[in-house]
Amino acid sequence: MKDLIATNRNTAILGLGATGLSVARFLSSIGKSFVFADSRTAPPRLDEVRKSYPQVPVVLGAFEADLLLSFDSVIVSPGIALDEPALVAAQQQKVKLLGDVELFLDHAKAPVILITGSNGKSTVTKLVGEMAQASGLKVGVGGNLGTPMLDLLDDQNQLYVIELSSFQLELVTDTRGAISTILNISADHMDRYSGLQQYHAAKHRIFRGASQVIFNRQDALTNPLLSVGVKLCNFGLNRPDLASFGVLEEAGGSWLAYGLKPLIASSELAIKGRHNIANALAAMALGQAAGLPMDAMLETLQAFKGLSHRCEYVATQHGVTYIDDSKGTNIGATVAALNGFGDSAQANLILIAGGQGKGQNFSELKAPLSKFVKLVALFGEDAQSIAETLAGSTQIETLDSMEQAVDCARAAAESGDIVLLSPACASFDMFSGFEERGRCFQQAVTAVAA
Ligand code: UMA
Ligand code: ADP
Repeated sequence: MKDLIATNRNTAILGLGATGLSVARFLSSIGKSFVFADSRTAPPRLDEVRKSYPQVPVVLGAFEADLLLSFDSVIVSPGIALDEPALVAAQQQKVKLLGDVELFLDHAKAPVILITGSNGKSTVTKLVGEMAQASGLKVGVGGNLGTPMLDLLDDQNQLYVIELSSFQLELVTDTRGAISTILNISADHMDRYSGLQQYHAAKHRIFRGASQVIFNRQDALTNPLLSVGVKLCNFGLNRPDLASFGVLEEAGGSWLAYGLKPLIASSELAIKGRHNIANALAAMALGQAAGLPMDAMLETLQAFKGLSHRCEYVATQHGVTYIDDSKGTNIGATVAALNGFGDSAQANLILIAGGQGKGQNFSELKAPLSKFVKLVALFGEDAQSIAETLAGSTQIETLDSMEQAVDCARAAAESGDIVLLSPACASFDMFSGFEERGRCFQQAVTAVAA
């Protein structure tokens, strides 16, 4: 470590993942030197890093305060918790801790839309991106969604649409005039935060220095705490006020509307479910704030079919429909899916769930399970403890694998039922991520001939 300090480099990049590598590319492009550090001894992308940056020192193993104190600034990947003792010590000694968001906002030359929330971020980000494209704009779309935001920087871009997680927001101090929204807040990542209040505080950083704020009027936790001098707009699934987005129930059905003006019938949206109506309204509010023409936004809503693994239709076999909601990684998302597909008259759902519970309170699932679900097939790291919490709500089976869970669901399903994978849990105990888990479900379903 002494050698490293002697090199006198003044920026450290913590984390050799997607974010860390995008920061490295960015710093290289502006001619700034840096070193890498990762608290794992063998991070998965180490070879790639050594090959791309043969001259750059890489420090592996637990972060040490001594090391961090030798830098002017430390750029922290979102997966690294800021309460790591070495990071706390660095911050106390006035070492500047930054995330990729601050670097991005400093260098983005076009208007920026920032989107957070517990659920619906990726759907709304992609939707607004497509609306901007349909409006003829050159737009950069990414962030937590996948492409790190620094990789999107391009002086030709006319707009950026960025999804932000609570992790990415923890170090944000000023969004420099962004158009910002929180879509909804329900407990998530409770293994990282001391409680909902700390998670809420991280999310609300998205409103710092925003020029326009869009919030969900049916979710008080999304309301900005300070809104002096900021243009506000809101959305909700109820009747809108004059200058807000909502739903009008009229003789001809239900309409997404701005004030008194119906804009598009709910039935015309290509994405389905009540939660997706909320997402569509939020996207329109964001698009309007960025000056996108309404025609282009409405055309996009008719065409946009949604992202994979979010309430995605897989197959119908013997009258049973299979739905892949593998991205349902918290209770809020799973409740939205149960409400969207459930029929309380028949308890028509079979739910496949489980994985890493992230410290959530699973008793919140009991009421929708009793109402809509005839069987829950649980598997994964926390299956047993979730089963104990849910006992008494409906029939529960614990199993060892996705294949077993699908077999169990298939055996219990009758024509007209829906088998829904919506785990309410993270997937990393058994899969590389929600995509692999969703693919595994789809394979197990389609392996059996319809
Ligand atoms: N690492 C450490 N110490 C730690 C934790 C991680 O050294 O305590 C190292 C790992 O060894 C690894 C690197 O950091 O080498 C990984 O960094 P990271 O965990 O910050 O992940 P990235 O690859 O940089 O990806 C991140 C987001 N991941 C997380 O926030 C955990 C990605 O979101 C995002 O797409 C990407 O940046 C680009 O912006 C993923 C995610 O799961 C999809 N997000 C969570 C969510 O959506 O719920 C927040
Ligand atoms: P995020 O990026 O916030 O995880 P996604 O758009 O990827 O959001 O959707 C994640 C999960 O949340 C999916 O299971 C999806 O069906 C569900 N979901 C999407 N929008 C909402 C919403 N507005 N409210 C509740 N759940 C939602």
